Amino acid sequence: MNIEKFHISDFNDARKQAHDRNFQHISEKINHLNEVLEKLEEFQVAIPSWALGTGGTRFGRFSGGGEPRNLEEKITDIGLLHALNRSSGAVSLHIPWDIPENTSNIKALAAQYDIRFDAVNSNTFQDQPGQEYSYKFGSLHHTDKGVRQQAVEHNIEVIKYGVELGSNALSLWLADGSCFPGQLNFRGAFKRTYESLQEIYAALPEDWKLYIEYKAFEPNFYSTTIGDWGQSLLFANKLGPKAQTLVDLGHHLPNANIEQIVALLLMEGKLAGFHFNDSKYGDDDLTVGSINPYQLFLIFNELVEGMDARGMHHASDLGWMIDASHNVKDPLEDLLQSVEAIKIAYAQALLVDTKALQAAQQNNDAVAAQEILQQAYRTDVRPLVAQARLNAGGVLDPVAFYRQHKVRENLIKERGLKTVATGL
Ligand code: LRH
Ligand code: MN
Ligand code: MN
Repeated sequence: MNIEKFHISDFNDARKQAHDRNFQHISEKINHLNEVLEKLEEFQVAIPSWALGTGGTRFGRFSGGGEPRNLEEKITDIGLLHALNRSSGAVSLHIPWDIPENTSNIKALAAQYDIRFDAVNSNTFQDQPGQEYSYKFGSLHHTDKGVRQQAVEHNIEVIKYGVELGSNALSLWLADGSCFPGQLNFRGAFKRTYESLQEIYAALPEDWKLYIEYKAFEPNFYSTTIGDWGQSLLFANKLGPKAQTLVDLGHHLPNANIEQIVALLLMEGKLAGFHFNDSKYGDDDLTVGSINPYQLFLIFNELVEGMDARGMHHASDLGWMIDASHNVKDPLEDLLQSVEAIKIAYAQALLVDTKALQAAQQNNDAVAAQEILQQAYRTDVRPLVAQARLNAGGVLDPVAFYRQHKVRENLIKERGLKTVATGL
């Protein structure tokens, strides 16, 4: 469905008075209001091409209907999100789940919606029809040179697609690992992975980055060859300046201090960016901010402070992406909620009195430090985020607009009820 300018202005006009009151209330308390609003307006989070359909588990999948049936329809869906929140102006492709058959057409379609191509993701965790070797026992770490070569070539092919689309990063996640003690020689697996990564690294264009994602477990349940940030950072340091560590929030063992990991990677110039989601038990891929919004805020607090200290540009010097899956929610509503949660955490972090916090830290005043952080965290910043969206041409309340305009119902009419989008 097409969202016209008048749909947006009609919707906003009806809510403007109530919004103005809330905005007025919060804006009086913020000295650097314009700076905060500008940063929020500029901030974009990429939408993964694999998260626009209903997700599922190995026990079942329950489609809500109207899912995008091809890459064009996925881009259209992201265009819809971006029209509403003005913060979803990028797409991250997973290849071969989403192969752009005609890159210039896809590029033109994306440009129509003001969408750029974020990092491209390779896939060596599933066997594809017609492929010579199997990834059953891994890809880049495999004991068989033929399998490693096939996986390296796939990554190089993904870079080529990315170059055509105007992307500038390859995001790499390996399922490589082992399920049982003794199955794998850890040092051998590490060395073989390093050799394979060197070949991929050598194929990166000048201005490209290699994002190395880590994950504690799954699909392997005894060891993962890039199982934590230490292993990822080892590879990134050995490979060179283009290689960095990607933090997927769901890829840690329970209760890991992710904000500390983020702070140190940032300090070392080795933080690639994020795959945002939330989790309670493992790699649950739940809506961002739905389980532990305080952790998300603490991460953003480290980001704001650390990026400012390094003179980094918030919106463009890291890769920002959602990596969530939607089992029981409408994927588009879920993505709107995730983007909103990210912007709320970011806005709260922008309100932290950094100087006062540094003074409290210097004086070992744990009480004052907590007061300062929670003062920001407990501020209802939703009117700020809404105002930034309004300034950028979006709607005051994206989920309400989506429901009022019966977007899903229209998509079902257009695409049918029995639809399966490629992806998770
Ligand atoms: C692995 C992962 C990785 C994949 C995506 C589909 O759990 O987070 O980023 O590319 O899921
Ligand atoms: Mn991920
Ligand atoms: Mn994951």
